[in-house]
Amino acid sequence: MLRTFRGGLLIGLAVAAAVAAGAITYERYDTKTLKRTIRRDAVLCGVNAGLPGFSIPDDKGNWSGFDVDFCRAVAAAIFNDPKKVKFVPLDASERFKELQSRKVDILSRNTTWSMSRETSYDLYFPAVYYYDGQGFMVRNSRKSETALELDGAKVCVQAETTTALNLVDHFKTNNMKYEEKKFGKLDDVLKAYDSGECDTLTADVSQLYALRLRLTKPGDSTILPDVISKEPLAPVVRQRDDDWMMIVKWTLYAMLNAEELGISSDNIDEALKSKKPDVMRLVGTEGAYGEVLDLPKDWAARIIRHVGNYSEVYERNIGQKSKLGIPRGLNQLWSAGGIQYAPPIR
Ligand SMILES: N[C@@H](CCC(=O)N[C@@H](CS)C(=O)NCC(=O)O)C(=O)O
Repeated sequence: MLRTFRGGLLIGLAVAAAVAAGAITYERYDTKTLKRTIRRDAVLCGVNAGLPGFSIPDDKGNWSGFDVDFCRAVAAAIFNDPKKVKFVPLDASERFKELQSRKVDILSRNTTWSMSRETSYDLYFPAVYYYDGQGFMVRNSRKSETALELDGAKVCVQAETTTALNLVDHFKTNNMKYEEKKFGKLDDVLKAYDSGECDTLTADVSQLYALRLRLTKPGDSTILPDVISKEPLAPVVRQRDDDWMMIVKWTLYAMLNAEELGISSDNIDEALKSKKPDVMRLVGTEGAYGEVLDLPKDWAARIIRHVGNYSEVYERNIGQKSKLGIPRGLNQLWSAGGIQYAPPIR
């Protein structure tokens, strides 16, 4: 006991000394994100500046998309109002530093969870909201059927992404040559491919679907079936604010559990009258699951009412009836052949 106390005291003194010496900034120990969010009356959400289906503003500045809806769901849980979000467009290269420096409190920007991103930037990826993988888009005229037929190709890619790193691995592993055309800005990647400067464009498969819509002739390009990497896309928060991290994590799990239990924005009022124990725990008519998150009892019901369950968000933005038309694939619930699996609320 005494040893533990002494140990704790020593660690405390060491942290204080490091803070005083400027080695550690106070931000690293910031635990007030929820308080500041409530005071500001809005969630600060870092998004991609223009990726159809995921996050894109219309000409009036209204944002829509899968990544956008996730932040709206967090706002619904906190404020009972999905509109209380301020969207901040961020580049691929600046996104982690902007989160670290508190310009945003959630990054919801087609971002891959990787070990070095958590460790180098003191960040945390609470849960995977979209299982993706990297692929290639080619012009139909090239007649390539797989990513193994790209020997000697000119490849367009965006810098500061996991995509650029996997590209090197793929060609090396398969003993193929390529010419890399790397750009800092997505618009330049797209322009270079569209003008024929590159034979192929590589990105996360979900992004290829989105980017294809922005080509002069979308029908002239195909997305090859190969997936060369794991890209678990997840929201990102700062480390050491566990309360905030829990809200972000359980927002996603509430949406997945709602889908699993058949609760949607259409039937939420009936669900609030349900006597089924697992439904009651989710919608807050039994237990104190909201309170432990520092939120009201009906936190999950608010998310479902205002934004929808996981399937509603998926289908509306990127599913088969949307412009992107991406099949659910890996992002089906575990009970329907996919790997989306939320821990239970209990
Ligand atoms: N998931 C990958 C790629 C994410 C990424 O930033 N992709 C680029 C290429 S499509 C993008 O969205 N760029 C948009 C921009 O920088 O505005 C990662 O986290 O590194």
